[in-house]
Amino acid sequence: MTKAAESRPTVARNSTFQEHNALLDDPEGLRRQMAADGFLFFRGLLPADEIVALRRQIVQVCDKYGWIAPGTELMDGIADPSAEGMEPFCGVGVPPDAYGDVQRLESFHRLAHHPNLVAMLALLFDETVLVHALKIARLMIPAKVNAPTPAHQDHIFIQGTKTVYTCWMPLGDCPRALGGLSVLRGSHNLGILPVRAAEGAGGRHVILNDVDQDWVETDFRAGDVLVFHSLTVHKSIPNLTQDRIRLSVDFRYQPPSLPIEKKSLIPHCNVLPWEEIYAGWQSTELQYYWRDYELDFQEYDASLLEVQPSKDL
Ligand SMILES: O=C(O)CCC(=O)C(=O)O
Repeated sequence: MTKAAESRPTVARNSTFQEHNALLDDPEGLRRQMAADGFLFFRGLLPADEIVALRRQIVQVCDKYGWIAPGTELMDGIADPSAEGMEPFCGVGVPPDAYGDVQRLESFHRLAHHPNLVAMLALLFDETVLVHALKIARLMIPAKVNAPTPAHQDHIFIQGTKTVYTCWMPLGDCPRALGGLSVLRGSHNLGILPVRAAEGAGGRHVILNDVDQDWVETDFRAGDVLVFHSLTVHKSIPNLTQDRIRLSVDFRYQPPSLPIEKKSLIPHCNVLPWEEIYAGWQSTELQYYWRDYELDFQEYDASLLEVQPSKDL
């Protein structure tokens, strides 16, 4: 890319999600909508009380590490600005010991398998749904060290088939000021985009010169779900609050008949081995469930994460 190309103006605007709940009764319409925009947005797809219950468990983890401001209501998730030991790792907002405590929560893993999510994805795939074992929680404490997630495509990290969909959902109401997720309409049709190094989760920012940019976002409520294709460009909106922790989860799904990269079946960032994650669980139903599938493994391609040489920017 030349300097001249870089200096060409790009058009960027912001739109608000339309609700796609009615398409749950129209599978072909649902697939058409995803094919057109690269994302779907469902208001209240999950019961808010289940989301709130998981939120409670995760803010308790924050409290255990001393990150909740004294004298505040736990469920408000208000961080103590003077608290220490928050050096985040792996784009999840908190250090490995706290993240390990979240990964141990059976309810966190179970949420990814919620029948409302799996039924929606089964309509989208018109096939069986494989829930990736790797499941991510983000405890985005508004500290300088927690930069917003840069605009990126999940495929370069997840790999395997491109027919992987992410479900992103906040654990509680998440107005724009708290920093929800924004997706770039139609960007799943741009192919794999070049990247530059960036701050924030993943450490890669797509290069979007000359792309007409329609960023779509909303004030999320507990129970809302955003679903997007592995090539759909997305980013987090900056958390403009001084002290509110943005809690969210992101889970991934694909048809089991398509190739998968083995990292999708290990604990996120290898924070703990499965045996330790499963140690306190009540049920074995969702332990090692992917072993029931005959999966087609695809090698990881590190070149997808290579940054553009700066002379080309
Ligand atoms: O929640 C975030 O900040 C990032 C989420 C994300 O990039 C994803 O779900 O793929």
